[in-house]
Amino acid sequence: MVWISRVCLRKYGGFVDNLRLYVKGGSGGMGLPRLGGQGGKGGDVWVIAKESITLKKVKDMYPQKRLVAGVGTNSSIRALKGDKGNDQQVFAPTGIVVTTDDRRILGELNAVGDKVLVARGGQGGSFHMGYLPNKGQARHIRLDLKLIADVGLVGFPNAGKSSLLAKLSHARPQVASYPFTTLRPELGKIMYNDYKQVSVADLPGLIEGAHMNKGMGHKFLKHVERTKQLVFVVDVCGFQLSAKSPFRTAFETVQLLTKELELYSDEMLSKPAFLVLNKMDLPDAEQKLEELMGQLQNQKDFAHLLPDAMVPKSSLSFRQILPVSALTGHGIEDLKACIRQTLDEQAAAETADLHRACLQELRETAWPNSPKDSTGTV
Ligand SMILES: Nc1nc2c(ncn2[C@@H]2O[C@H](COP(=O)(O)OP(=O)(O)O)[C@@H](O)[C@H]2O)c(=O)[nH]1
Ligand SMILES: [Mg+2]
Repeated sequence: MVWISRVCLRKYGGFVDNLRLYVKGGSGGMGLPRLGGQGGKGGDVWVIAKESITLKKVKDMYPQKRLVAGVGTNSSIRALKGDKGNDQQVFAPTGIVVTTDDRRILGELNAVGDKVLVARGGQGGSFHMGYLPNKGQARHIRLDLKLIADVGLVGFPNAGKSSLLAKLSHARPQVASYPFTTLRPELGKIMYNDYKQVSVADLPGLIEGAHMNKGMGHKFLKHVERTKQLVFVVDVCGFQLSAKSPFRTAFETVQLLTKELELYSDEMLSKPAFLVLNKMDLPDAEQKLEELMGQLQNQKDFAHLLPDAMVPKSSLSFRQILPVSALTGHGIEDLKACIRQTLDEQAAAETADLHRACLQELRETAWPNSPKDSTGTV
């Protein structure tokens, strides 16, 4: 039996769950000593929660990752009190914690319209300041998506998510042979030999049509956004929601799960994902597995099995495909190892990104006018 298949590997990283930005309030305007005029205050930088935006979009919108508010105008004979500089606003999704580089919390965005002031503009020059203006506050901030867990289990009801969570961790989720047992994310922790802990969430029942808000719909999909990795849990022998709904083979289930996530947001599919084929202890599981592997390797040839609207635009490339049995524990150790390895890789990539950004800033501070190339070297 192929216990771990490495059929498709691809580079991930499209999903953004944190973002570091340089923010600077505008400088104040000059005062006018002769007439006692006061310069305008520099503009402030705000982070504001908005609907239908993701951190990835914010990142794409500001490739330089620099946000500087406008300077206050100088006091003049015509306008003794200078105007305030323009504020700079960055829109961000809800469910974000805004911190400084040293992790001091500046605020949270929990509802649309919530605002956090991240860099104050400088005061304009006035009598008390010898008519000289202050510079705006400048610093790095981080926008971090609040995560539910490192890993999210995604699958239709009855696939064995709760059973798998119990096997992976010390959680005691409710396991039942009828759908919709899990109504809210159930959390467990995988303990590794080196004491590292990884949290896993059994996410509430996804069903066909979730993107149209069927079942737990968007609530479910919002949970999926807040994990670093996805584990698709599929019953290798197929699934039927109820006597009235169509029977879905494992291949169709994989397609449908992919489609639901894709319809909600393309970005979701750029998270590292594993495909776990559960219930390998069942009598005809081996044969079903073979069939499925053939179909996954030639997805286009089998697209006709589903109505057009249910075929995902892009087929999901799983990091690994793991046949397991949550009942007997077969394949569980392999799954734990894969999860750990991928999380470690993600963490290393994030640290490397941060180091690169810090190095670049140091260079810019030391040699402000030196030319930059695309690799960030000067
Ligand atoms: N034979 C077999 N049954 C399983 C396995 N994993 C789960 N089940 C059964 O499948 C049913 C649904 O499991 P559950 O964990 O509640 O699925 P969930 O709805 O995805 O959380 C239960 O009756 C489990 O006992 C497995 O590996 N092998
Ligand atoms: Mg369950």
